[in-house]
Amino acid sequence: MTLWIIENPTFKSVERLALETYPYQMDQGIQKAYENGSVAIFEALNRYGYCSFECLQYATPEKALSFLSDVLNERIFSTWAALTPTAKSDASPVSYSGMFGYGEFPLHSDMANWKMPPRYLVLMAKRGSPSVQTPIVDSAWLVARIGKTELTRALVQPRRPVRGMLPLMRLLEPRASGQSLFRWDQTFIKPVSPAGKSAFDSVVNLLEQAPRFNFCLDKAGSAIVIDNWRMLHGRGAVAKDSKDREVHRAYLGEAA
Ligand SMILES: O=C(O)CCC(=O)C(=O)O
Ligand SMILES: [Fe+2]
Repeated sequence: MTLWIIENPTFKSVERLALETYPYQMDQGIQKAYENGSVAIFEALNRYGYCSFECLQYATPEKALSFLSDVLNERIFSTWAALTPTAKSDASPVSYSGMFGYGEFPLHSDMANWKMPPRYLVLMAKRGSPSVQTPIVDSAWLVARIGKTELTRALVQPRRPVRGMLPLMRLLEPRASGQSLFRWDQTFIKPVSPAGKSAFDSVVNLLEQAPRFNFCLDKAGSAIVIDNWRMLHGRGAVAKDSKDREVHRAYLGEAA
């Protein structure tokens, strides 16, 4: 049986999950743990935009992902891919490593240059590092200061074509069921209208002061699910002793 601990620092509660037996052969205790864990993740994501957890046995990441996919009711867009710190010279010039190398990655949403970025991003440490931070910022803080209208009017475009296209997009886009999508990535999107430029600059200026939650994928099994339509994330600088850090990343939800 694979035991998980779902733990949200802001929640102050710890839920134990038994995943291996789901959905079959559940005794009542396991069923309860599963339900509690599902609720904990769902509520934490709704309230805080992220949920950290720990996979005690990093043996079944596939199960972990299909569990999250069930709980969040989103399909797996892409399964685990390994990320390791890479020197600028060894990486594609149009990737974060190519631009920032072992340095800090700026706050961003993943695939902000796509018309529809995936809803959730999951990071799980295979080899953790206590000295590399994963800062997270809630876009609600920015929206409250800059204004919904200004951000919704702000037209942006990918800096380079994505599948041959340079679509016009908005920093804040209303989506079905009252959900909205906030996209941010200074390195992959650019403003294309006066309103776009003004809102873009406001985000750049305010981001410095935005309250951050600093998570740390510090040991094998440390993991976090992030609402990629709401939260921005980054990566702290990687010191010499952390170059063997290995984080796996997966996405949930449609993306296009
Ligand atoms: O290495 C990490 O912790 C995350 C990196 C990241 O955010 C990215 O490559 O988009
Ligand atoms: Fe990212």
